[in-house]
Amino acid sequence: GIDFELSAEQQELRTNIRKFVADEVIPVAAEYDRTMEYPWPIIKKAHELGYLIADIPEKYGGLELDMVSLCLISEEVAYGCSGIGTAMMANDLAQSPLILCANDDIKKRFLGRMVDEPLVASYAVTEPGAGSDVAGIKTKCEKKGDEYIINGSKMWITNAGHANWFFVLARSDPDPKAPAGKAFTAFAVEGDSAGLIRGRKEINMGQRCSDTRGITFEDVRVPAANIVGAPGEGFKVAMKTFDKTRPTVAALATGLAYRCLDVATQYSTERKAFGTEIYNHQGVSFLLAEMAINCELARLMTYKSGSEVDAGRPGSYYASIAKLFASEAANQAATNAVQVFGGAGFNTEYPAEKLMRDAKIFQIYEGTSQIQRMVIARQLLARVK
Ligand code: CO8
Ligand code: FAD
Repeated sequence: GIDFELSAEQQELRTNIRKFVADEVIPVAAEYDRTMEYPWPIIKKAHELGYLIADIPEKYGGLELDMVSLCLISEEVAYGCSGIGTAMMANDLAQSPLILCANDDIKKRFLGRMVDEPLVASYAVTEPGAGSDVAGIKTKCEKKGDEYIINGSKMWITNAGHANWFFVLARSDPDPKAPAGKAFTAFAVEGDSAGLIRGRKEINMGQRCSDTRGITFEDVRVPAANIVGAPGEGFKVAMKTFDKTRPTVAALATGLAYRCLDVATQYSTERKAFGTEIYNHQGVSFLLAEMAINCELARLMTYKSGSEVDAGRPGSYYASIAKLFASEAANQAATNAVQVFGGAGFNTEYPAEKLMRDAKIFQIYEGTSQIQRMVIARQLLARVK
């Protein structure tokens, strides 16, 4: 049969992280949103408690937790603040291509330090001219002796202002006809490399304490020993990564959706209109019921997509379904939460407007909702071919 129960270890993890979120994240979330400061104190505490190294293999000092556990961490932190959740989980995104595809030497050098110190890293693929179309990126690398010289620019890179190192995708074959699967090379690049210039912090609609920036590479020299995977295979490294990280992004969206449901349900039992709590008006309680349905389904699909990765099966199909559904659920839940709060929903003194601003990005980053549909549709086609 199917077991829908979390293991004893997963339940304990969830209990602990819920306490961390209640004590450390929820009380400060609104203030971080207002100041847009990077949440270093929380990052440090999360590192101390092991949440930032949960994905790193034990061999390199991490906890090597299963994917459902990573989703639990992601979901619970986003319940408290998805901006802080994004800052934290961007580490998993940067580390994942190394965990999946790098050699032992790179893993020791780049993952080992993440265990030793509370550092953050970035995954730098998107560019000013290409986001959805990864094969359209223009940053290039040229081999010179036992080094590569990287030139170009990246855009919208999470954690870029603070990253100790970057996962970087660059074009290694200048022939525009070269197939994507052979034309790109991926690197782990030191943050203090000469010629790596970090842009200003972008002011975004939501998740405002998360750090998003452009980066420029001007003749940045990277040792060939820092290639992640094989030369020429960087595109596939970048894609395999999404199969593992989209479930955790779905989990962030699920956490936000549940927060919307909880704050809206609570408010609806307190606010009165026409002589009764608004919950007693079916027009309100049905909104909440719709939110609950989507929250439950988003969570189920998220854990399923994580379990598929743990089972070692090709993950794109379920990862995209989970990422798409949870993102839509988060946006529906946030819009409904604002509606249930009425005028207070539109006001910064109440939680709903932040949730709505924070929710939108889930339909955009780690592949837009259109791109998830493309991935799902291509998998369907592959089955009948
Ligand atoms: N695994 C392995 N190989 C793959 C995969 C995969 N999942 N997908 C494709 N490939 C291979 C193909 O098999 C093919 O290889 P071959 O030629 O040998 O058959 C090769 O790669 C090329 O594949 P495609 O022809 O499918 O490539 P396309 O150019 O058509 O592009 C996509 C495919 C799916 C549209 C791709 O461009 C894509 O995923 N786009 C979306 C980009 C995206 O998601 N960007 C996100 C950036 S990161 C981010 O936003 C982080 C946000 C912060 C989050 C922080 C919290 C975690
Ligand atoms: P475009 O690709 O230009 O798309 C514009 C619109 O066209 C979208 O609606 C898209 O869905 C649609 N579209 C494009 N192609 C198609 C198609 N074939 N069919 C149908 N519709 C299509 N990137 C990183 O590499 N690392 C990060 O850490 C990172 N963090 C981010 C954080 C934030 C806050 C933001 C805003 C972005 C971040 N990104 C990051 C970039 C993000 O992944 C891209 O913005 C996203 O993939 C979309 O790319 P784009 O912005 O270039 O939009």
